[in-house]
Amino acid sequence: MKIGIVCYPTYGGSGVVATELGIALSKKGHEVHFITYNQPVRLNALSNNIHFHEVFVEEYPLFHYQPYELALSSKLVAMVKLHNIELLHVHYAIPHAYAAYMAKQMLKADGIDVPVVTTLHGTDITLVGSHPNYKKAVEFSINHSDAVTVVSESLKKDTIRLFDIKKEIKVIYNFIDFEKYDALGGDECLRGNLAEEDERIITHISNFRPVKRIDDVIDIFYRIQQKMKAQLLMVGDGPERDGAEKKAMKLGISNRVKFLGNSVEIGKILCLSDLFLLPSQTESFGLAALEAMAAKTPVISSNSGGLPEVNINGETGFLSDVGDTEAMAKNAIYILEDDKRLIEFKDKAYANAQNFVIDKILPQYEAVYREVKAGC
Ligand code: GMT
Repeated sequence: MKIGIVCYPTYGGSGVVATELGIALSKKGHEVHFITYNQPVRLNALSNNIHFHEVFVEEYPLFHYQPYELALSSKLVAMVKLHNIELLHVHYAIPHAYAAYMAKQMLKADGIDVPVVTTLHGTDITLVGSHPNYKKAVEFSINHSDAVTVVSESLKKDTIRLFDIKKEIKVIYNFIDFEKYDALGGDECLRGNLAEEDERIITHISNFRPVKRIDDVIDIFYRIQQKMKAQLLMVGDGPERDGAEKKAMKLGISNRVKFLGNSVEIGKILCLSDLFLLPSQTESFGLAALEAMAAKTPVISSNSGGLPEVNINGETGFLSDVGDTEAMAKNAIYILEDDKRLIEFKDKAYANAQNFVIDKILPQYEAVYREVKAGC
């Protein structure tokens, strides 16, 4: 099938999922066209089956805000016609589902029927989408998609709670391509470059937005390092980073906290980590937690949103109430203080990640594609 994928090309989870999905689809013989404003960060190689079409937005002084949706919907129409794209799969409702709806209508006027599949990822529903400024347009775009998928049961509930939804919503979990993680054993995992033999490595990866509760990450680590030798790797970038760096300095632990910025080498960082922290205010799924588990790293997280569907309390890590950094630190220390226990948690984390292997998830998307194509 010829599939157009629309996503954010950045480090955010929705873009990562869209990119990995496109790569996997291309390996199965589908022709995939990424249509967005930059080459997606995890799309490191184009191939015969993978194409990237850049959406340009011309600067014009009259516009206080440049009209990206307009440029995107025009580009979608052009690419569907040029490459005979049979289906559009848009990730993150705002503004992608809206632009795809417009493209669909323009194509219909020219006698071309292209189904639109919308995948909702989290903040497009829980934080941004439900704001009165966007709600009506988001609701409309969801209800006018040919199929709607969400990445967890929790996000499905939130979507139904926050919007007047007339469409069936299908849960398709995020996934992991183990090829990347299993290849990262031994030599690549050079712990020695980062930490001493008897030191634990704790990691947090995110876009450093307020929803990630970066302060809590520092708080939890502060408590852990009082009990054992440990280092914290902070991976990613965003508005909360400066505050976190200042807080680490104020607490006198900045020599133990490394801010690495954005990285495409997430697997390499996770494979040398002992524990992953994700104390988010809300998380529709927590792709970073799943990536940690795929790299045999147990997870200390909050119990919000879809996290309990990914992180199994007492097995793959622990879940605590949002903001309860004392409990999170206590659970982290429990896992880290005993080598044998740490290995048990690592093994269970890895085993649980197998439930989200790409081979199980990809056919679910393909089934949705077949369904909407048949309905055309
Ligand atoms: O984590 C973020 O804030 C980025 C955001 C995005 O849309 O890129 O992530 C959301 O989508 C991910 C992929 O489906 C989910 O794993 C994240 O849980 C979700 N983030 C939130 O719900 C806060």
